[in-house]
Amino acid sequence: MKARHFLPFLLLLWCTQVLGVNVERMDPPFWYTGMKNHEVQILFYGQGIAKAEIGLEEYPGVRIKETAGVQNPNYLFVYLEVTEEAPQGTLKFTFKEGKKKTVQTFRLRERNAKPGAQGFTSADVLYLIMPDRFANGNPGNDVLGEWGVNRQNGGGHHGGDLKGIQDHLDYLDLLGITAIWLNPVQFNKGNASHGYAISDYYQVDPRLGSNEEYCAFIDAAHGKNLKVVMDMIFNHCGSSHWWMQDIPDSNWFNQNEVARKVGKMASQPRPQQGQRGGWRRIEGLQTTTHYKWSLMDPHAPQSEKDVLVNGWFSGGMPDLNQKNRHLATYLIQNSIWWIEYARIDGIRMDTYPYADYDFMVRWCKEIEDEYPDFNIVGEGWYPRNSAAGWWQGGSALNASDSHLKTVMDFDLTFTAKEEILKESNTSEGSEAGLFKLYECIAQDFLIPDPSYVLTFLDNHDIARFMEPGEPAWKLKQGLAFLLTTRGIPQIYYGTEIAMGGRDALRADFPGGWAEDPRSAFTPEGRTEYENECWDFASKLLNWRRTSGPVANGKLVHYTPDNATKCYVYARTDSQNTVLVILNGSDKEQTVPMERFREVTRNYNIGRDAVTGEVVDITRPVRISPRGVYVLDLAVSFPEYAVFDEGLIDKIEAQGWLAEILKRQRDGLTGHPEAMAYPYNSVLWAGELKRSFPAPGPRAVCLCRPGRC
Ligand SMILES: [Ca+2]
Ligand SMILES: [Ca+2]
Repeated sequence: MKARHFLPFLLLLWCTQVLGVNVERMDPPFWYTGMKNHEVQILFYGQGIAKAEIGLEEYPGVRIKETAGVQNPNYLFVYLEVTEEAPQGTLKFTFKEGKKKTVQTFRLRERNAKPGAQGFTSADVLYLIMPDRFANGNPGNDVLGEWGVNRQNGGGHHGGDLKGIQDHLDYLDLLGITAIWLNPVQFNKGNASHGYAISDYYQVDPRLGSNEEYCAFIDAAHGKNLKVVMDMIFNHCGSSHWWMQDIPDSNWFNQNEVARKVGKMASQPRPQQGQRGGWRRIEGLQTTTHYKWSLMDPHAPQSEKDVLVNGWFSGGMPDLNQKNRHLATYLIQNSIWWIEYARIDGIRMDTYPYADYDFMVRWCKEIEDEYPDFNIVGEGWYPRNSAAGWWQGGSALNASDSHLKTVMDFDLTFTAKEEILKESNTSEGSEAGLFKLYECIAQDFLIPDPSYVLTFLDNHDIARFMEPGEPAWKLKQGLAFLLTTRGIPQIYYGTEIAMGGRDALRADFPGGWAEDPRSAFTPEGRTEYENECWDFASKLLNWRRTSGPVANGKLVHYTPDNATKCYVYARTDSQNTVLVILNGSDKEQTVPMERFREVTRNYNIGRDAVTGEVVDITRPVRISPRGVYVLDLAVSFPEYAVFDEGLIDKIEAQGWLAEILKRQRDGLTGHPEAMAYPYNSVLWAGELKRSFPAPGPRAVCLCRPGRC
């Protein structure tokens, strides 16, 4: 060795001898006591760390179960057992190398007492925001290193952030949504603004805010009864992920050698990497075919199954191999850490079918074990709902239970976008319009629990539901359907003001930036057309918050017929019924109501949720061209109630109703309490509701006191 090479070598040796191990990174940064799962993995990263002898100073309830090195000596995975006895406090790890000893502390915190991990259900409406594109609440965080903002660049950063969203929580509350789903907030080094190229799983992108600001945003949302859903991606990370510069293991990635090349490229100055298509030209890279059907296709060759899961999304998206046990645990813990730390209520998992199936099962189960109310929605982009049925946990179609609670209904999305403008047609071979929506829903026999299906008109990946210049009725029908059919509805930001067309897919929300000429956050800043759409959306959303039948009720829908071109369905719970009528034609229609008696029962009026109009449903209902009715059904008895004699006998046979009935009857003779009972509580209480006939000719009159 020549002297000029020998000197630095000696220096390095000296440093190592004197300073010992330098822990450059520790994931997770801290953990919690009192978790159901007692095992905790800690990734320690530092030069040559695996060669050090690791110890843990005595700590009650905590011991090292296992230390595991991997191919790369700069990584050490330590598995702890943290039992119920472990108090909050600081663990002290020692790394010994010869005579040198390094101490690394690790905090054990008490469980987070803040509300959270609530899950989301069909009683919720999710509002999806691209955080970079909604509102810029802090121009001070816009620039990151060499990366600035350019609002003309569709792919780059525009400056939107968590503060901007937090500043508009009142707007979201007024609109009437109940949960916010943000595209990934995790750090994406570089200029990609979509969030799906994560460079650090434990850090919020500083352009959106700090980890603390993310927690503050969630606290503020919870303060307004708004839940927060976090977006995650375990199929791939970004090419700028910190571990790309020193890959942990020989099988950390699918196509690990390609990952090494990509890591090298990512460290090059900007012009040499990431140019459009540039990543695809990486030698030896096998990209995924996106043949997602091969997972469940009984006829699929193994080669297609393999390439779907092991192929990369693109050269800029190194494909993680979740079969590596250390990586698998790392990712699962990351989810649990965010739930506990930030108190998120749900997770939306990206590119679900592209990751290792067995790993995703384990991930769902471990989260469910720790947080039973939590909800996860997996993105499975399939144009047919049979796939959603296969993916949902408990499916009879799938030999292996996925444990995935919520699936996405892309079928409905594409159908709504394609069909709502067309005239409804039931004729065989010419089916179109609302009939196609009916057909989607009719196939729910494939889905174990259709109430846990995410429904949406659009999102950040697919075209917006509206196109510029399209009539407001299209949005009204789309939203009315979305918000009243089964499932968990999701609205994409800006759809409430009919943001439409290709340019609007990831456009900035008008008014989110101080320099914007107008603010669509206020009625004054919206056009007449936008206000018409917004008012409709807001009325319906706010009504939905209080509607039991739509939140949790049973759905009964009628095949749209060619006579009326209308799609009619009901949502019913033990108390109430909502009747929806959508006119799928450009003509006014008169809809005979006898056909719907099974759901309208003894109700005689419906009050429209948006306009308040009262509709007499004992007669054929007239509905305007492309009109919508969302009717809260009620019984209107301004003067008296009429019961069939046989019905009275039936009710009397039920002992639990006898007293109420008696008092109702006493009303005939002026009993003062007789009418204190709401009519519906008698008529629709319990199981009897299904067998009630319509009032017949032989009726008994039960009048309000003094009215008979
Ligand atoms: Ca900003
Ligand atoms: Ca994959």
